[in-house]
Amino acid sequence: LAIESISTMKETVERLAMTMPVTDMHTHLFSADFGNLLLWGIDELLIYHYLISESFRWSDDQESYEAFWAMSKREQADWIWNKLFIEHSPISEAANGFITILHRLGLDVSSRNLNDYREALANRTTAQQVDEVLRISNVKHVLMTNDPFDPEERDVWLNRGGNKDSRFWAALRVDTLLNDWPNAVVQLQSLGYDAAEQWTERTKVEVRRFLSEWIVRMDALYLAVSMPGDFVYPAEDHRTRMIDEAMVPVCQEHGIPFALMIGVRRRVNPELRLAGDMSMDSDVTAVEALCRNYPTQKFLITMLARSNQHELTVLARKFRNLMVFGCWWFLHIESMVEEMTKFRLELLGTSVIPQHSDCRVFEQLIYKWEHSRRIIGQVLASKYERLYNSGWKVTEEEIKRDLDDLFNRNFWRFLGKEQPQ
Ligand code: RAT
Ligand code: ZN
Repeated sequence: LAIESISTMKETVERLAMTMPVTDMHTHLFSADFGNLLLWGIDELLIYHYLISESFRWSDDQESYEAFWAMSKREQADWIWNKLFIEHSPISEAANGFITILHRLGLDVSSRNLNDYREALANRTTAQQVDEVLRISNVKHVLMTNDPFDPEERDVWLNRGGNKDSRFWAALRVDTLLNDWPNAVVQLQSLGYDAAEQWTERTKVEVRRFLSEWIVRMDALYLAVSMPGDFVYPAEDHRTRMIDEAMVPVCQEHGIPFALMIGVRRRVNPELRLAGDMSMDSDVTAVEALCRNYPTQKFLITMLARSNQHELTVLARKFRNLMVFGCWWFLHIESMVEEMTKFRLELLGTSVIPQHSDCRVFEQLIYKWEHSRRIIGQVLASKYERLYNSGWKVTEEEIKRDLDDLFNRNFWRFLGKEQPQ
């Protein structure tokens, strides 16, 4: 039944956008099977690296970086809380996000009493909190970031049964192989693969064996890497050989996409550690060449520089094996999500994955999705409104279909998989 008024249409879009279950196709979260790798709770939320770099803006030479890193987590959290929430207002996306989380968890935001918040969560088990957060955020499927070179994580996969929670899915992360090859060789050797720094036939075979074995072990849905902005493809270099001769062949063999997140400049301020990374312009022609060279290989692509977004979106019009996803990291802010979602829908219709969360701490699912759902819903409603004014009225079923494509089905369809129940 067509919706007969603009206000009902808007209300329907908003309701569905805010409540529809979503697939979060890139996070740094884990299921409870991974023990301490799963971060959650008040202190972890406050020491999120986005908030660390924001807090340092309010410090000076009197407060050294080392002194911060020497503190306990709880002390760090107190320090950040004071700087970003007490001495100043929590205006930034990440600071505002913390408040959204408190609010949705039913805590008294107006009390501004950090210890009360800590206490309120103190008696929860990890499993309870996972259930509660997935319920509040309506996130149905969570993609993890899985690195076999991390000893703690590897132990879970090899000796503790891996992931047993059907709401969580693996993605095999391959940054070390592409971006730090000498270190990767050492790691491969220690895991029993006969790899050498020189790119020999034997090394290729062994890298492919490593990738295949881990894809199978994890049931990885895709291969993933984050690349610096100066990534060039094709080139006479290690990355091109690794992609052409190991990674793409293995992805093809297993029928999985290759996700590239392009445009990071790591550690521009090493003192900030994980919080010290920056964005940089990238060359979209690298993605173009990949898509053209491998028409049957699927590529999930996101870029970090605002300046690359339009060109990348145009490129997706040219290649059906290219799926643009998410507003990544520094773009995951209200204004950028709105701008990017608008021109993506204008150029691609609903054939895009508008958002992923990139959460590192479990409760962040609550704010990242709530903030994004609202904007995506508003942008979609404005497009229906234009159609409405020309006499094209959508039905509730059509709105559901379109949102489901954006939030779930585009991802699962791109994988060539049925969306799991
Ligand atoms: O968004 C982030 O938390 C970044 O630190 C990165 O992890 C980035 O998302 C990545 O996956 O490399
Ligand atoms: Zn990430």
